[in-house]
Amino acid sequence: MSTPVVGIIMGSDSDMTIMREACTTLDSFGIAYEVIVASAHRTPQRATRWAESAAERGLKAIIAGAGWAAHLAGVIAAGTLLPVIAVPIDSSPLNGLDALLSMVQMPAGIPVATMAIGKGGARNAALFAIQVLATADSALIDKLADYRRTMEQQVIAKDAALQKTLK
Ligand code: RP5
Repeated sequence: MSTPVVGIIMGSDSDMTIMREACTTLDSFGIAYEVIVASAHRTPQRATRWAESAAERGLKAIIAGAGWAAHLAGVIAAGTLLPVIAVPIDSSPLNGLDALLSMVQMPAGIPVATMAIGKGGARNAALFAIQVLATADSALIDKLADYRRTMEQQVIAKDAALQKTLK
């Protein structure tokens, strides 16, 4: 097993249904990562300790997923100089809008890169982390370019299939 370079933290194990998308995306790029459940309000010391030791453990980027009044990403960002990428989870009666605003509206000084709500955001968080890693890894740049080419080909193939149904 290689040393994890991305850390994934989530406020509850119930967030894993969404955060699994970040894990599978990192897997598909061969990126080693660690996963932890720690809450900013239920286990604040555990979350802060994890953030404060992240860089010395070798992590290069952190993905934080949480729902409701989601202060986890901000708390983690306060404890590290690593880039923190936030995923708002739609686990509340407000369908994640509360988490989105909590994450994206960080006051100036402690940035959090906030993705879209839900699975799309979790996948983008992984891709964003990979883009951070790719600044020092040209093989990863090639893999990202391949990933985009594949998406492009899929859209073209879908269009071709759709066009046939219209004739
Ligand atoms: C947040 O509360 C978590 O990130 C989760 O999205 C939400 C609900 O947690 P559980 O009650 O399912 O543990 O802190």
